[in-house]
Amino acid sequence: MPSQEIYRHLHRFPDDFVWGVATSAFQIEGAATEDGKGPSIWDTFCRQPGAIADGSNGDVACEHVKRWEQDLDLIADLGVDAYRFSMSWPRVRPGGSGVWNEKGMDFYERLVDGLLARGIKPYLTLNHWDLPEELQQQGGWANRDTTHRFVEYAQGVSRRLGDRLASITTHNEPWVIAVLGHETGIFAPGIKHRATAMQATHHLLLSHGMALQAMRAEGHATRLGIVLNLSPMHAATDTAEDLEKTRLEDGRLLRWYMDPLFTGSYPEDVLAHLGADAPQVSPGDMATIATPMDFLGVNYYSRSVISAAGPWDVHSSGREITDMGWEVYPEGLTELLVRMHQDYSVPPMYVTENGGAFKDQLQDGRVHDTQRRDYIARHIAAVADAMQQGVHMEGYMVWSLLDNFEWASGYEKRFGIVHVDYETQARTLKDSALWYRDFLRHQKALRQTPRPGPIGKASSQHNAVAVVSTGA
Ligand code: IFM
Repeated sequence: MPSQEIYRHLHRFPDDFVWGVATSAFQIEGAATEDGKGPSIWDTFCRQPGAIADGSNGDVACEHVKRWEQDLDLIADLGVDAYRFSMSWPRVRPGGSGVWNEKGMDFYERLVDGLLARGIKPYLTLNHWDLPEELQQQGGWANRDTTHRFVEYAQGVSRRLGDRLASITTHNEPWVIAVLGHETGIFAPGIKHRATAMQATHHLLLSHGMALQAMRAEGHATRLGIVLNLSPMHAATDTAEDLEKTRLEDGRLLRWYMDPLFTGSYPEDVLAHLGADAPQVSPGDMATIATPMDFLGVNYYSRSVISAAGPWDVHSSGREITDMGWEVYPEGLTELLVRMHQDYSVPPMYVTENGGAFKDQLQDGRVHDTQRRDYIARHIAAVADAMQQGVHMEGYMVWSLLDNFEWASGYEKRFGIVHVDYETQARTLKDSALWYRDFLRHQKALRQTPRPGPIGKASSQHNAVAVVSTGA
């Protein structure tokens, strides 16, 4: 099937389904020390020898602070409904407490107004990992006081921008902050101590609930939620050992977050496994964590296959593998969303991140990133499959708008649908971006036609929905 035809075989989504692209502050902004910005734990971590694969840092990144208008024009040109971005806490409050930095806040004010002027809904994340370094010096997320600093931050942002934001996410991927940042130590702040990680995770969840309550009290219509990185866990074999390890890993990645957020308790089996490393929980904490939210964001990249014998060989399934070494497994997204819908009383969900790193070649002004284009198309189809099974989905966002700083991998891995030349900062739409733009145009054209009705709505029974095929 010719590549440009792929989108025609995807379903008609509801008219109010939100299509977007996503980024985060540290990964694109640069301007690390400009206009009063304070250091974040990632600024510090990048300076540790060997911490980042290519020895790079976020000092310049995609120069988004300088080029934000051009980037907003790019976003508008794609025809998306929403832009998911994060605010750098140390840019707006350099030490994490004390004085606010007006120049930093002004930047986000201009960004939000610029989005609105272009008809794009701003989806803001408060914490996409770049905690102010000064708070880390006081214990960071392992220190309960940080929850109060986070509430002050959330409240300040909500007061200033809440009237214009479509949505505020408290934390992006608390599992990554806790486990990769505090247990394996491969991410900032680089701590390797499981009990500290589990205390950090509790404080992240607690601060989420506290911030929701504080922001709700501000009275804006902004929709509030959290974003989790989730994967279905599959046992490599059906031996008792593999099945048991799979249950535990599922407990640590998914149930450790979903249970407290939606049932108000940590999973018993994981608590028993953690023993003395389980977090200190004060009376009332669990009820606070379970504060109802308006949406849940799910970041999905791949499934996990668990083997008690050690790391599973990702090549053994024979499937395509991305440049991150992650298996391409779109049906895992359907499986995950259906499970969330069946096991928990979830609010409407978004796929807040989905995309792939592939080795791109910029040639004659084009990047023929067929693999990324197919990856995105197949995952959009997987979302449609979940919706057809009754899951309430409100949106889908591609990770990422731009090639950017991929944390411990530095700039070696490219996730963007827009290529960034880091020498010149030139932006070039890759074929995946051109495809996404076409796909969105096609979806919008379908809105003008009465039939077939969209999936996931009552009218879907009248649908003559095409079998999903990506031509991959
Ligand atoms: O780049 C990250 C993003 O910051 C958080 N979710 C996963 C992405 C790809 O690794």
